[in-house]
Amino acid sequence: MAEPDVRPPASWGRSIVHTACPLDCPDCCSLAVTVEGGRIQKIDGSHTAPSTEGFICGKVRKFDQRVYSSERVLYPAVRRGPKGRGDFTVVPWAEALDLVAERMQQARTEFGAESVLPFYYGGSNGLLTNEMEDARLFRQFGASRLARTVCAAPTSAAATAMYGKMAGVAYEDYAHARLIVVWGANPPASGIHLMSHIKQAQKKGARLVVIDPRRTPLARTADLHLPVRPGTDIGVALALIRDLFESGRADRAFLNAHTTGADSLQAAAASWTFSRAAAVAGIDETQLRLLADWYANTSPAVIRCGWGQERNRNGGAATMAILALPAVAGKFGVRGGGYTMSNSAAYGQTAERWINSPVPDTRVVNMNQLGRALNEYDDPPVKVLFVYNCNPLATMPDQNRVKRGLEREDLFTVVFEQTMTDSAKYADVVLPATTFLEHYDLARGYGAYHFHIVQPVIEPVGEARPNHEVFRELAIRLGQRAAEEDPLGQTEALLEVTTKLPADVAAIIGDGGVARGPANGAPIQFTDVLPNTPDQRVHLFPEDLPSTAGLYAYQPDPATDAHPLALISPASAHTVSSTLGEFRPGIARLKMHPDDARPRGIEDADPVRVFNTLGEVWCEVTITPEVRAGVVSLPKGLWARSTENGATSNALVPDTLTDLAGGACFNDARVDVAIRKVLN
Ligand SMILES: Nc1nc2c(c(=O)[nH]1)N[C@H]1C(S)=C(S)[C@@H](COP(=O)(O)OP(=O)(O)OC[C@H]3O[C@@H](n4cnc5c(=O)[nH]c(N)nc54)[C@H](O)[C@@H]3O)O[C@H]1N2
Ligand SMILES: Nc1nc2c(c(=O)[nH]1)N[C@H]1C(S)=C(S)[C@@H](COP(=O)(O)OP(=O)(O)OC[C@H]3O[C@@H](n4cnc5c(=O)[nH]c(N)nc54)[C@H](O)[C@@H]3O)O[C@H]1N2
Ligand code: SF4
Ligand SMILES: [Mo]
Repeated sequence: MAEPDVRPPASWGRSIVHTACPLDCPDCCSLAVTVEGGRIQKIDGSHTAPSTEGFICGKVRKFDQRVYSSERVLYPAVRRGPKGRGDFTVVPWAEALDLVAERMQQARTEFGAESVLPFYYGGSNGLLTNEMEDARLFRQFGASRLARTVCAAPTSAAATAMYGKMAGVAYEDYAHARLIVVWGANPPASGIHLMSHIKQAQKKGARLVVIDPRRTPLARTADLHLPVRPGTDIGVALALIRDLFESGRADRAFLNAHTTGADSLQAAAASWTFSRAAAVAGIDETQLRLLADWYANTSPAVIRCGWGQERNRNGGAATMAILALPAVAGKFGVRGGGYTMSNSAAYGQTAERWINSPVPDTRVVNMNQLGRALNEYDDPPVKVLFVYNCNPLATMPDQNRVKRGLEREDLFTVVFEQTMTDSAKYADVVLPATTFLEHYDLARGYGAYHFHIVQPVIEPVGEARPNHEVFRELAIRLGQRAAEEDPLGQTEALLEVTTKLPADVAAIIGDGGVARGPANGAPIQFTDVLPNTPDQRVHLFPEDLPSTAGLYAYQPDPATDAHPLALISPASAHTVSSTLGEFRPGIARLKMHPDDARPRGIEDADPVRVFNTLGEVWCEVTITPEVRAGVVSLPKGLWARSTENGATSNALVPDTLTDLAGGACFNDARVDVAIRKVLN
């Protein structure tokens, strides 16, 4: 393979290599990485992408720790101990790939190709590392297809049906807003480059409203914080909509010109009086009325809609009602007005353009029900599980069921990973993967408007290989590709993709730079961009959208007397999902309100059991009014090592699905908490 000239060989002196961060984070920062003697010395933000503003999060500043970690998977290896122990024998790449190909073929012969299940998600947002060679391989093989629903399934279904995923308000334009509503998002942790623009707006006198069960640091700086019970946003948003219609403050001209379904939406909202919504959400009615007045009377007003509100039984309905608000109130058409959801569709780039392989009509497995698939599916059973870009034991619902599945002796599990994750310990074969500092990729922001080239800054560590090389090697072994065609090197694979990019994007990216989204990355909604629906209208009541509960329906709280507390597990500043979770020190803390701790006799720092019928988590507790009463919180993405019994919040999360698109209900767990007696 030709040596890409951007990757300094070890003999080079000190240099700074420009690249980008493709982790599953909305910001897609541009990076300047200092390399000396072929080793990473420093990772920092650059100004190549304007919204990076030269700084990055603490996680990626320390990403070299992961690159050079003693837990890094350096060589292909096969299991020698019991599943879960992480005991492996190193083997050559060829032997490992031969074995994987043989087991895939054997499963196909004995049980049919659908007995092979590829399992992948959030390792990176790159277009080369996800749904490229892998998609070709598994499609042609005829494997079961994965419904990638663990994140953004309901929000995406809502945004697609209503707006065709129209591009949202740019981070930079938040500075122009007079009212900012941050709804189910926590940007100081999960998208830090929005923060300076929110602060700028606040300095200019804009009001900030935060709707979140937690009194986050951002909520503390807000003019209004509505600490809703998880899963009740639908009522709050519909109450605002009902009031807009009933008070004559709905923008009838906009509704007539640009929307369909306004009457049906109005009918769906009719029963949501302020008092009903406040009672259901457990918030103050006066404060809800105040928000209604602020939102109706202020322009530009922008809503940052996050993902916190989607991760429950009502997540689809809630997101639809939130996204309907700017249309009903007529907030579009001005800079700093409208909404931001995911901007991932703004570049018109989907991997489908490059895969060139038809989607087979094979079984679809909802990834949120991996435990079920592994333990219960029998037509055919899952015999080969191929995990990459994912750490399912840490990140999927119903962890104990997933674990039972991974323990199956008759399951052949491949884990293609950078580091020895909780999931990798259950592998029959582990394959070493490069990190984004060792391979090419194309990354796009889904918050900030950037589309970047990602390029290797060092040689692969150990024998790590990028995804597309490994999937091409497997395709040869499975007879899908001729050996002469392969293996294409990283540069060629990248070129294959970039030559198919629209000329403008390719030109900018060809310079090693960055492309912006529509209107140079600062579109005004309904001025520069219109809905990508067939009639370019907003569909406020998309009748054809399949909802298991009915559009805009509220399903009541699943709490029981035995398990009265709602457990949420939001993003933390220390990890991206479970990535970097290996470095979390100590035992995790459950956050609990004093009113919930007192009757249970729990004091700060006590060891506790958090439990329900699915499992239990042994951790410690922090008593704080930061979470509202009735809600407890554990960080998302913990590894087994962060609790005393190796179980994390997902051991308590049911594998029930959201009302739209089969999404995960991470914030819909109901639990109780008790002091744990520690035996010395
Ligand atoms: N540092 C860091 N950054 C990340 C990630 C990470 O793990 N760490 N993850 C990345 C990924 S994969 C994603 S999808 C995004 C997620 O980005 P966000 O949507 O910001 O993340 P969450 O933490 O899931 O949810 C946001 C907030 O919703 C609140 N919340 C929980 N339930 C409800 C509810 O029912 N209603 C309302 N209104 N609020 C609720 C939580 O308390 C939380 O503060 O962030 C990305 N960025
Ligand atoms: N309790 C709870 N659980 C949650 C959530 C929650 O809110 N609460 N949020 C969910 C959300 S929003 C998401 S997006 C999911 C994410 O869940 P996952 O998809 O499991 O994401 P990560 O935990 O980041 O794990 C990704 C893994 O991919 C590996 N990887 C990265 N790049 C590459 C590559 O190029 N090649 C290969 N082969 N491997 C690579 C990394 O080393 C990492 O171990 O987690 C979900 N889990
Ligand atoms: S994780 Fe997000 S904030 Fe951190 S460097 Fe990557 S894109 Fe930037
Ligand atoms: Mo996510």
